Amino acid sequence: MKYHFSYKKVWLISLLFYLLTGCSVSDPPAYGPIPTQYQLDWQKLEFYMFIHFGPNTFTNVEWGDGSEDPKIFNPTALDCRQWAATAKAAGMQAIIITAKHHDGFCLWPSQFSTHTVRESTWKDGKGDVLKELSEACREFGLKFGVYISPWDQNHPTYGTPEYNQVFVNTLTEVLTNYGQLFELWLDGAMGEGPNGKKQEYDWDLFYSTILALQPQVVIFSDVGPGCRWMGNEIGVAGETNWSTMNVEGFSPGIFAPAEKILNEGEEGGTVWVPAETDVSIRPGWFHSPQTDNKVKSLEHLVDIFYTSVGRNSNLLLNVPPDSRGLIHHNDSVRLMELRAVLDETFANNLTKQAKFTATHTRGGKSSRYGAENLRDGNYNSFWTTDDKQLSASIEIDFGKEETFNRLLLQEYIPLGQRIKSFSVEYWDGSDWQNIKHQTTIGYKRILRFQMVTTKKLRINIEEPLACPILNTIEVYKAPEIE
Ligand code: FUL
Repeated sequence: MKYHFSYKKVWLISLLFYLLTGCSVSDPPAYGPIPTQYQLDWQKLEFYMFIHFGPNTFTNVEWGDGSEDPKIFNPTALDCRQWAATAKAAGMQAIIITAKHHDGFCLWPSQFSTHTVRESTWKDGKGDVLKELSEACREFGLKFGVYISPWDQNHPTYGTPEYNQVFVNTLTEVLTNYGQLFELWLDGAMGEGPNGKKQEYDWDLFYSTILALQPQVVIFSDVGPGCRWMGNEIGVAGETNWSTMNVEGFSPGIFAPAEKILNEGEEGGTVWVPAETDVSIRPGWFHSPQTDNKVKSLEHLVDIFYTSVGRNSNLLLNVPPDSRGLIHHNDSVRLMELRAVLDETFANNLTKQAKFTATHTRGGKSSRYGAENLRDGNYNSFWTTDDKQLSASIEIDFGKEETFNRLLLQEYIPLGQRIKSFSVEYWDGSDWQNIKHQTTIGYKRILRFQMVTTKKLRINIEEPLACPILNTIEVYKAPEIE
């Protein structure tokens, strides 16, 4: 038999192919505020180390008042490579250090202060902690960030308009001499200065100075603009956690939004300011010999991981070096235990070989937005529905019985955060049984539940703000450590 390819036939075949493959369909439009590329890169860091170090390490207090003799700063064995090696081995991706805490002491020889490492005993005043730590971070492939307290109890200009310029100069030094920073932490705690006066901060000037020097820096404060304080220091982000919030009329410190809002973000908020959870591995932020035996338990740290990274927040875990300038072995051992549990938990994703189907798929089942994208490990391939199709379910068929107690979901946030509630069910052989009903997902959501043995799992997304877009669904069996 002979085939005759007329123009008409070719045209029909092309049309059919076009409709079947869904080539005509494009990505959904972004919904609401979306992250910048820098915020997205920042979010993917997930877990990093906070270092509180300075005169308080030597005076055994949490808040020095700036009158400390700088000579007391004298670590006997300071080794920033040990800090970086510890962070790396713990699976952290960055380190943020208190370059200047509320006492005003600068861990680098600032030209704009007389209360610095230069005036200390350490290395005869020739040392520079920021230089040593930034180099160690580079060596170990970690990002480097800096905490700077605007509140300064030592500087003589504090409480006058002149201080704003001093602070800008201080920021400029830090942002020009130590390579690229990934985050700059502006602490919201504020009190009175040495002259009893309160400072009127020029936040806009601070932000514009920082971003003009290093546009990629994610600025942390109570209200961003890069990321926001999560509202408490115990490591518990909101079960509902939007990366969006309204910041109009607010500023860091006493004019910040209510802690509940910081904790949960705001549905429909006008800016993208994702949450960061800062919490200490010990009772205090600075090292104290009295807390050497009070390092948080493994169970507590694992819990914090789930209530931060597992709830759409990055985790900034404080591990304060002691007066030798070293991370104490009690903290290191605990960090390695934590790493071991996380590695064991997330080693074997049970959805890798599973079959994914969805009740709705943008452009039809065989389009490039199919549910199989949820297990391909590619951040930029996702499942989504047609613009008008809001609710939808995804079924995961393992093909055989699997036992698990963790579910990890990721929304494709480059197109906005959309999901406000969802439920998870398993198939008991004759019916669907409820596992969890939850609210937001965001960049990453990890649910913990009682061990379930089943062949099938179903996720129902209920009335999102716009068509749902998910890029990852993973299932794990975590070791029981409690
Ligand atoms: C707070 C500070 O007052 C604490 O000392 C600590 O630095 C914590 C991370 O932020 O606002």
